[in-house]
Amino acid sequence: FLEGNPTVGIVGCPFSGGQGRTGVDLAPNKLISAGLVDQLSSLGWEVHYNSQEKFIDIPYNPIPASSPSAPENGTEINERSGKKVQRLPDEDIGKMKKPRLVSAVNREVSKEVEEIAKKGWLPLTLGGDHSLAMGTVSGTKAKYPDACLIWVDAHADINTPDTTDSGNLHGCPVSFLLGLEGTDVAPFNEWLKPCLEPEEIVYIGLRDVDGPEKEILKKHGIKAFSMHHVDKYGIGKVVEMALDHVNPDRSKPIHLSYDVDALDPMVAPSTGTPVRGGLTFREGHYITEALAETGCLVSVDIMEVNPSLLDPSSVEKTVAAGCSLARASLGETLL
Ligand code: B3U
Ligand code: MN
Ligand code: MN
Repeated sequence: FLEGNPTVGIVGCPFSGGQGRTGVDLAPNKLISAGLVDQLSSLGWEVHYNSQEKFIDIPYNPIPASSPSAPENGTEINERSGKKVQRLPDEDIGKMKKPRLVSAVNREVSKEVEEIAKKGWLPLTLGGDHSLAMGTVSGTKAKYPDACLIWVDAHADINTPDTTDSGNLHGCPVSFLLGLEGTDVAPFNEWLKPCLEPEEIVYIGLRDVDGPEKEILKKHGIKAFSMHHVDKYGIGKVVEMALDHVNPDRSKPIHLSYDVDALDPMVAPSTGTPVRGGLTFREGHYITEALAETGCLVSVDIMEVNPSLLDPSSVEKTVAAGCSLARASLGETLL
C-alpha cells in the first residue's frame, strides 16, 4: 500500500492530557534520543521526523481549571517552546477531563497522520498517551477507508463519556472512533466523525477491562484476545485468528496501535497504568513481526512510554522496548 521507496514519517507527540500523570509527554524525545531515526534508516527506510511540540502551545490550560493550583487564565510563556500561550479554561465536560485540549491536539494529529499517509509513507506516531489514537486512527482512515485496526493493550480503551469512571480520555479513544452512544459530543464532534466498524477492530493482550467496557464489547460483537487466550492458544495462533477476523484475505491495510502496557511490567515497567501478567518480550514482538510479514501495515502507534516513572534502568528497558517494537513493525526481524 505504501508508495515509492519505503518511507516512514515519525510523528512525535509530547502529550499527556488524556490521563493524569505527567512524563508520558517526554517519550517521543527519549525514543528519538535512543537512536530510533538511525535504527530505522539502517533497516533501509527513508526517515522523516516531525516533532509536534506545537501541541504544547495549544491554548488550553493543562491543569484543570477547577484545581486550586491552576495558573490564572491569561497569557504565559511556555517553558518548553518559549512562546506566549494563552491559557483558556478547560473544565470537565460531564466526566471527561481536559476535553478541549485532548480534542484540539487530536485534531492536529489526525491532519498530520493523514498527510503522511497520503504521501504514501507510513506514519509512526510516538505518544504520548493513548487518547492520541483518536487522531492517528482517524488520520489513517482518511487515506485508507478500509483499514483494519489491531489494538495491543492491557486495556480496551473503549469507555464512553458516560461509562468512564476515571474521566481520563486515554480510556475512551475506541468508543469515539466507533461512534458509540454518548460520543457525539462537543468539542470532538466538531471534527471527529465515526470512522471504524466494530468488525474492523481486534484486541490482543487485554487483562484489565472495566465492567461497562465488557458490556460494550459483547453488545457490538467486538473480537478480543485477552491474556487468557494468549496462554490458551499461544501468540502465533492468536495473531493468526486476529488477522483472520479483521483481514481474512490479508488484503486490507492495517493500523497497529500499540500500548506498551500490553507488555508485562517486567518488560516495560515505565508506563502509567501497568498491569501484571502481560505479554513477554517475545510475545510482544511476535505481534509486530507477524504484522510486518503481512506487508499490509500502513500506520503504527507506540504509546504510553513514561520516562519519568521508576528508576533509570526501568526507563531504559521501556524506551528500548518501544524502539525495538517500532523496528520490528518495520521489518527488522524478517529474514
Ligand atoms: N479503564 C480505565 C483504566 C485505563 C484505561 N486505559 C488505561 N487505564 N491506561 C479507564 O480509566 O478508563
Ligand atoms: Mn491504551
Ligand atoms: Mn493500556
